[in-house]
Amino acid sequence: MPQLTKSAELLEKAKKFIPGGVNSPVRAFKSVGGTPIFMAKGQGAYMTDVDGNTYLDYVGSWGPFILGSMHPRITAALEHTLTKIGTSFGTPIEMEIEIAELLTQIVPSIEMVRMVNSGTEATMSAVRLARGYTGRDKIIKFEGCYHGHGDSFLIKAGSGALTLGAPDSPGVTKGTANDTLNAKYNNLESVELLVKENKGNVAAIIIEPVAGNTGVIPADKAFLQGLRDLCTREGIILIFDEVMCGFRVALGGAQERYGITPDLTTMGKIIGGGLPVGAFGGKREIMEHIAPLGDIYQAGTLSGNPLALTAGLETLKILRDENPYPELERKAACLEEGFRSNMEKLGLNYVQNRVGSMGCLFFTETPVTDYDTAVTSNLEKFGKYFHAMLDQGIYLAPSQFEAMFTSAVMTDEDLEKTVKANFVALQAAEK
Ligand code: KE4
Repeated sequence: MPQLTKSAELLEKAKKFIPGGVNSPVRAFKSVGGTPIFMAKGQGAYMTDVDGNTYLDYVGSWGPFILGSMHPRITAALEHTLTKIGTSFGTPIEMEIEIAELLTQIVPSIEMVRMVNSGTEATMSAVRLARGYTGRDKIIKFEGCYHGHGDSFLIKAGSGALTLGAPDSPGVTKGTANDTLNAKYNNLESVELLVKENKGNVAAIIIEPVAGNTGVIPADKAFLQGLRDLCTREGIILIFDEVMCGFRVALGGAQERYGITPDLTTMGKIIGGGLPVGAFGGKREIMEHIAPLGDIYQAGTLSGNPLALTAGLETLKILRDENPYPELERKAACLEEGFRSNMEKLGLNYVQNRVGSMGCLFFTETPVTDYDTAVTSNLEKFGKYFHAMLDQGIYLAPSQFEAMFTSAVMTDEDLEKTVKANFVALQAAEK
């Protein structure tokens, strides 16, 4: 059990000035209990907390750290920008062209792109663009998927909203909620029915092509192809929200892995390499409607910020040039096999879902293919498992409805340590 004296003290002080003592709800340990841990340093695959405890990090800043934290090339690039270029201008800079061009080369569907500062900004902007372009009001999302905290998305949302039991947030107006329709993941009929009931009034279907906010749920390829065909037939904009799975499950994201082309893609996390960056992009004929070229407004004081773009650019170049994906696949598969073997020894049969280096161990024996099956997980068991892993120096997301991210800097020794800890933690979860 890590000694958490300083974290506990800091939490009490933080609660005086910050709601719940955290700047994002999922960090609060609310669904697993215990004290959120204040970290003091990150290095590679590890984090050290304010009490000096060190953890192998499977959260990776909630996805960005596919290359681990403080990667030497990224740190050096940031130092150069910080000392030789500047931190912000509020003017165009050449780096913006570089990352935009790189994204059109990496992500199959992107012809034009706008940089923003978070995944939420990206998804909010993409939905506004789809509504403005089509002149339609409704959007279809999927139960359990999370697209940031924009009003239109906080209806049966995943991630922190689901974790805290507030999938429909107060403060979202009835008018807004009425324009958001929820379908069932991996269930094309549920989408077709909504489209039929709202004929000619659905602007967009937005989906996580690999769901990572209900735990990890892969979409069936046929389901995604069905969405693509339906959107083409009905003139609906298909938005792939690749904020989490983008650059994670393949360099070109889920759309490369599955070979399905969306009309718009939203991005975040890895694209900022740990600094605040988001982006949305897609077909030129759609993107050209964004101000100042078009009349659909979207803006941001720090969009295209040199520091943030430096980290994102360096990250994307390393991913493109070093191709860590085969090794990431091997490492994540090694964990999955180790966990499976442990469960066999213990007579357990819990479900594991994984796509590339994002995976999830669900405390249910029901195959998890959508929200309804994800919520059959035993949250009490997950909480015990989470803390037993933490006690052994393995830092997982403090929620059953999040992803476990394997990073390229994890060694085979790290993986062996994790599999050993999993065996102990599975036993603890059953007590
Ligand atoms: P941000 O606004 O948090 O940068 O991105 C929102 C977002 C959009 N789309 C997807 C698919 C996402 O996963 C996210 C954010 N993911 C959560 C983790 N599940 C962020 C963690 C948090 O809320 O602190």
